[in-house]
This record gives sequence, structure tokens and C-alpha cells, in this order.
Amino acid sequence: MSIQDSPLKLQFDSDGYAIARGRFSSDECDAYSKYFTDMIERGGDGYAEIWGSANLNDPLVRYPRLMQPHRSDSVAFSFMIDPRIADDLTTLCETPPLAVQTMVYYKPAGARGQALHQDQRYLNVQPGTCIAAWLALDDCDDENGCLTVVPGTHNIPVLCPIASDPEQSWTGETVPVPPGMTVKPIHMKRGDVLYFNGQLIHGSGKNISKDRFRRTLIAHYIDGAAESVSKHYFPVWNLAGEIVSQVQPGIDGEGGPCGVPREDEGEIRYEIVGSVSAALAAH
Ligand SMILES: O=C(O)CCC(=O)C(=O)O
Repeated sequence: MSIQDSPLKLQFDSDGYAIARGRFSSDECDAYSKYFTDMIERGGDGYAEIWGSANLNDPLVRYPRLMQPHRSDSVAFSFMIDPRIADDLTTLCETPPLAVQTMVYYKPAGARGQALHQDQRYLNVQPGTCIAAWLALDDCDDENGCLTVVPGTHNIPVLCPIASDPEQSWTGETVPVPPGMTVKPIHMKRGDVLYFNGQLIHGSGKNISKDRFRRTLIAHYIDGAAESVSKHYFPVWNLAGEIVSQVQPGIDGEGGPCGVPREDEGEIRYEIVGSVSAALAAH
């Protein structure tokens, strides 16, 4: 079977995402869960995202996400360049991508989710886009706030953000679901990896379970032929774990253009109407 016929690539090209089932073992998920849960419970080793005005009843105050642990933590770094992920990415992308980010989300019981968004809005990769590898460390479903995606939105531009519902999302912005498209929950078993295109609209709901975590280890990559990425994502590594210098620091995502869907004779077209920062200022 050629790479072009791989089921993972066929689904990725048609829907903007693809699930690689059982890529990591239960033992590996246990080890990652323990390692990163211990890390956040002792304060996050300098990687925990700082929350400005904390509502102390919010479970995310105790379990904020970790940002960029790979920059000095060897476990996160090894995950980012794991050969299984590198192989999948090489199947999915024309040119082997470059690695720029790791994150850990904990989402304990009662925690809000992250409203619908597109990762390219933050990374602003030029030319091209980014791709995520999202490893489920716990089984994920509607109850504990699995990831949700809007299939087919990988072919649209970055949309202008609007205000999110603060009861449901810890981020203040979201993007509208384009007309005729629907939000789909992605149920996963621990050890499954979800790959998704940086333009794909995705997010997650609240964890309404009594006592379940929904932990995930995430890495973000950019097109191998990209010339720039937002200045916040340096250094840039190749999948052999070496720092590369061909990518330049670009403007961050807020400075990039954004569009809105318009219906035109039964077809949806996307009109670029301004910048993300102007849209944010308007709400
Ligand atoms: O896991 C989540 O709740 C959101 C993660 C996400 O949006 C991302 O990885 O880009």
C-alpha cells in the first residue's frame, strides 16, 4: 500500500483529522499520567500556565495546563519526537514537519473546556499551517469533555473570533461553526492519538463527570517548508531532535488576517474582513 492509500492519510485529507488507535500502550499512558500529574501537583516545575484573576473554586486553578515543557523536560521532549508520531506525521504531510510546542491538559472533574478555535490563529505558520498530535492519557467521551471537531474545516481560512460562553470555556474567544457544518465529538481510548490540521475548528466541552480526569499530552508541528511561525514558538526542532534555523520568527497570530463565512448563491465563501486583533477588540 502506498502512503497515499493509507487509511490515516485518506481520513486526514478528507476530514482534516485522523485517529491512530492504540499508538501508545496502557503502561506508557500510566507512566505519562503519573509523571505529569506529579509535576502539576508540585507546582508545575515552571511550565504551569499562570492564571491572572483566579476563581479559587475553578478546578483549573489547581490543574492549569503545562506549556512548552519539552524546552527542558526530557520526557516531554521524547514524546514530541517519538518515532511512532514521526512516522505518522511523515505519512500525513508531504514534507516531514518541524516541532514547536508541547502542552499537557488535565481537565479534572468540573473543569471547563476550551471553546472552538483553530490552532493556526495562534501559530500563524507562513506559508502552510500546523498539525497537532493529541495523545489521550484517559479514555475521553462526552462526560469528561472529549475533543470535538468540525470535519471539513481544514480547508477554510482562520475565522474572526467572537466571544465564548464563560460558563463552558476557560478561553474568552471562539469561532462560529460555518453554515452547514456540524460539531462532532471524538471518543477516544487512552493510547489513541488524534492528528488534526491547524485550520480545523476544534475545542472541548466541560468535564461533567464526578471524578474523572481527562488528561492529554499534545505536541504541535508546522509544515516542513514553512518560512515563519509566530515568535512565541522558538526554538524549532526537526523530528530527529535537532534545532533548525531555516524558520524565521513571524508576527503572532493576533496580527494575522481573519475571515467570515458568506452565503453566495447557495455556496459558502470566506471573505477576509480584517485582523484577529481587530475582531478581538470588537468583543
Ligand atoms: O484538549 C483540549 O481541551 C483542547 C486542546 C486543543 O485545543 C489543542 O490541542 O489545540
